[in-house]
Amino acid sequence: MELKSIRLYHVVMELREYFETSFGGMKKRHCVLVAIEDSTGIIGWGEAPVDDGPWYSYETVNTALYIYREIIIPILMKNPHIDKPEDFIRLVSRIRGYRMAKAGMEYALWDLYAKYLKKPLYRVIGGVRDRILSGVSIGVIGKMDLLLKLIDIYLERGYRRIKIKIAPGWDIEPVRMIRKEYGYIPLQVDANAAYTLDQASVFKELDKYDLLMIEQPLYHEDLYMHSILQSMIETPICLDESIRGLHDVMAGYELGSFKIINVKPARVGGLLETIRINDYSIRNNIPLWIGGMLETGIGRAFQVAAATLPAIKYPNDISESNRYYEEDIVEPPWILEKDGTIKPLEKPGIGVEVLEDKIEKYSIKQYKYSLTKPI
Ligand code: OSB
Ligand code: MG
Repeated sequence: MELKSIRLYHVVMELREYFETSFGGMKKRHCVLVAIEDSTGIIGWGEAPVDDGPWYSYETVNTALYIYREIIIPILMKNPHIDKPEDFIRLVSRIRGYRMAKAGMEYALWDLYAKYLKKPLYRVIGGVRDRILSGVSIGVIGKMDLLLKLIDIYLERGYRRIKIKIAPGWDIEPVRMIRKEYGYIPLQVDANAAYTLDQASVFKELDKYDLLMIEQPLYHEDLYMHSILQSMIETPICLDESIRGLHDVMAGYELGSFKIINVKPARVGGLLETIRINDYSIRNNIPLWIGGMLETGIGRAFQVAAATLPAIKYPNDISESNRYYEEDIVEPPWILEKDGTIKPLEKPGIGVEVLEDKIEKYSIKQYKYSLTKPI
């Protein structure tokens, strides 16, 4: 593939519902969209799920734009011939960190590559299933009646498991109420790193409620303290923030820091790193699932494809488009089937059509770079 041009968009989309986590709340969702065009006119799309500030991750819209403009695009200007996404990963392997930015660009190359091969993305990456289980992630609601009302709606809609965000003061009580109202539905909690090991009593108490897992209870860069906590409780610990890539998976596995991993392909640097984690996890019997960052329909396509990999053993944080946004920027929008699954599409690449007029509508800044040197 001969890369010709790259477009970047800083997109801001209003969420249908305010989304609160232990690290902050969000009503407007930011991201950087990437469009790469090759010399034959094929366009590949990607999404870096970065926020307006370093809240979930240290990466932001502006750090992603910086890495693209100052580092990655100059590398691609020197190396515009890319046979496959692995070539790109090799070219940017000198860059430490900035995994979401790298992923946004790598995603676009995967889409381009799969369209070039005329194959659906999930088949190109080695996916093994034609539907993926969809779970829903509910923010820190703070009001019990409202939480139960939302769970009613989502169970009715068909979602295959409920995840609630927790934070000190909103943890044991909502779990107790959900078990009382709904019995043993598939349920898990996500602390987004809001606790320390001296609050282990909270997790010993949560241990009594048969949760599928407890996601990222402790510090966002920790593996060791989690291994201590895991030895104190039966409920599987699932790591999210702490796992930056395959290296952390291997180290955490040796330490006993987790029993399950939430893989966000963008957090680990893209689909190739996700495939490497999948392969290691198959060999070592580590169950995975795919997490989300409230992606647009473009980012969601890569989550859906990743969720077809063989090591995925739990429902994913991949909801249908209209759970997040009034209108999505792809056609068709991602839709939940009656059985609580989402189908990867059989068309080439990400399988959805990108609605450029909607991207114009929601983008607050746009940049275009030519990779063919001016004469
Ligand atoms: O920790 O999984 C998380 C959203 C933004 C940042 C972090 C997280 C989340 C979610 C939402 O839980 C999952 C989704 O996209 O549905
Ligand atoms: Mg999480």
